[in-house]
Amino acid sequence: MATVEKEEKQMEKEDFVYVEQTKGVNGLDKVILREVRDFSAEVYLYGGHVTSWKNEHGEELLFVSNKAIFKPPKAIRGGIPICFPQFGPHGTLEQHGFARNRVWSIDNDAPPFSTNSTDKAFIDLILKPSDEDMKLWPHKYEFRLRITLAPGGDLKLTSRIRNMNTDGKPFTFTFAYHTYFAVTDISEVRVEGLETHDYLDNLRNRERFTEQGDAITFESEVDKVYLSTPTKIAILDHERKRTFVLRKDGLPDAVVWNPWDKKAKAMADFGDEEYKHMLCVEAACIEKPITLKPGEEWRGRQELSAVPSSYCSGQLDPETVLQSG
Ligand code: TA6
Repeated sequence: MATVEKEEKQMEKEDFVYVEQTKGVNGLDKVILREVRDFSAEVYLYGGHVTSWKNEHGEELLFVSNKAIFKPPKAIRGGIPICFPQFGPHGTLEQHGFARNRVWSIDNDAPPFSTNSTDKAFIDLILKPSDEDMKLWPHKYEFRLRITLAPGGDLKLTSRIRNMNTDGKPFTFTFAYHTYFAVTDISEVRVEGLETHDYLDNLRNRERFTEQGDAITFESEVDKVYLSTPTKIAILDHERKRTFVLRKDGLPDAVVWNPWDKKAKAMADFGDEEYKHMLCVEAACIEKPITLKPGEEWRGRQELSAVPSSYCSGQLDPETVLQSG
């Protein structure tokens, strides 16, 4: 059936279901977001964790490991883990903080949100600290997360974190959307937009270097935190002729990670060969942690789109892609 016909058919359905609450793996609560042109996304309340984003052809655009463990307290391996209140290792907290290891709630009284009025497929989640959490990280906060599947299939995540301390204390945190993109073959992937930027290399004691190449390509393990990066980054899947465009706001840094073969084998919840089919590009705030006084709120937003890339490598200008977006 032609797309337009299909669209009209679906539009005829007065009761099109944009948001459905259901059960996922191991009976975990899950929300499915759908748009009329067959785009979809899935979010687990465990971790506030996006685990699926599909285009109008039903193709999965995010990577989730076949060995992912959908069982607390282990974070789901893949999709978009939320790293808060810190990115990376930390004295008292587990790596990447605890937001991805907690069950979030659906936020039925989210404050008004300056959102695009055509967006109908969205869910508002909220995370607040438990008594246990207060022992780990002694601060009161409200973390509101809106996940939106836009009518054109873009996936938008907006985080609003407010300091709710009543003791007058500020708190400081770092943050990342730890996005796992599904790629056809990592050796045929390029990242554009980070060239000439400085980065901290996690494989070389977080020493600072400057990216020399005219794009980032992948022949071995990469684990780099690029600093003060552009608001738009492009990930080109040459095999699939698909370009992911990541737009971000309030998130100056970008982490690029592929574990490659050795690290892949060392992760129990990751297939030995799966490194060939994924790449993490993570909108983040790491170099300059965020400090909020009581009552202050921080916002961090990322928007993902997947566009056909007839561009041959090196000629992709994320700006152009976005204008044509
Ligand atoms: O984002 C890159 C990174 O910090 C890597 O160093 C690697 O540890 C990856 O995150 C995965 O971390 P996780 O705690 O999810 O296993």
